Amino acid sequence: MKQKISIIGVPMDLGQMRRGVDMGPSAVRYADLNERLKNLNYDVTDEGDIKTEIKERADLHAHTSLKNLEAVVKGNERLSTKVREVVEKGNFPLVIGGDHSIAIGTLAGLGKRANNLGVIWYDAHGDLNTLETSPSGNIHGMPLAVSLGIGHEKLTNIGGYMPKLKPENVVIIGARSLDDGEKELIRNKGIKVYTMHEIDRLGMTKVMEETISYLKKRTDQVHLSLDLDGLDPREAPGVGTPVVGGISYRESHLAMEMLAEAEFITSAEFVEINPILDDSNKTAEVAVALIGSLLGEKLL
Ligand code: B3U
Ligand code: MN
Ligand code: MN
Repeated sequence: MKQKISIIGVPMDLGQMRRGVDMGPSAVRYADLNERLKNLNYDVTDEGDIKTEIKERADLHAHTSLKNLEAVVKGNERLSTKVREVVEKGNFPLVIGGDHSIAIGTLAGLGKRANNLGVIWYDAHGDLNTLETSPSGNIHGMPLAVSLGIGHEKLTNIGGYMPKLKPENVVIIGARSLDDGEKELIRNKGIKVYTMHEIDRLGMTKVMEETISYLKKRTDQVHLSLDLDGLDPREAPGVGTPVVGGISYRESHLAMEMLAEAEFITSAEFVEINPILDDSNKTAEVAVALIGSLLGEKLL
């Protein structure tokens, strides 16, 4: 029997400043996620959407320059609880964002149950900022740092413990826009990063082979956190902060297929899909196609 999948929508858009990414879960459902998974013979439960605050009310009691801190914390606490419940049922959590700040809640929910959680961070960015290093104050640029235990304590303590991750259990793939403080953190913590340079130079096959063997050696569970802006904006245009020169659609499918073959991904999230900025729901369709490959879809 295949593992059961629980879809969790998180319509969070307060980790950044562009509206519309809260519609990501609807866009992905509209692109027939459920059908796609059922055709692969999975037993799928759509758990619905996590409640998130709305923009107008978000900042009423903010005492910090971290944008929408209270609202982001609340949404992530709820997400963390839901993810933990899904894992306890034995289901595979498939989280659909929403902006990338939701990774804080996802990882908080996962980390409770794993001894040695690993993460593949597929993204144009490092998401390793803190209030001190962030050029924007946007929390979606901080979730990886927060999960390592670095950042505002209201964020690092979500789920009631910290850290959720060890730096040596993280692999970033697709980076091409890193702030100075993020570069410093990567060097200081020895985080493994495949920038676009390494992807071009080694090819995606080698990058994934290395990533898989690196994480297999040191982790007991591996979460895939895939930010659609990791892909090139020509192929995934519906994202808030597009960066040219990204990973191609084909390389991304190859990466997902290699993860499927390795059979070691235990949870996943697909984030930053913004249908308002998109071209006919193209980015949600890309996300659904990649989820298909990640979960074992093959042409023949
Ligand atoms: N590093 C910048 C930009 C950014 C991060 N994540 C996204 N954009 N999607 C920041 O604001 O932290
Ligand atoms: Mn991101
Ligand atoms: Mn990004």
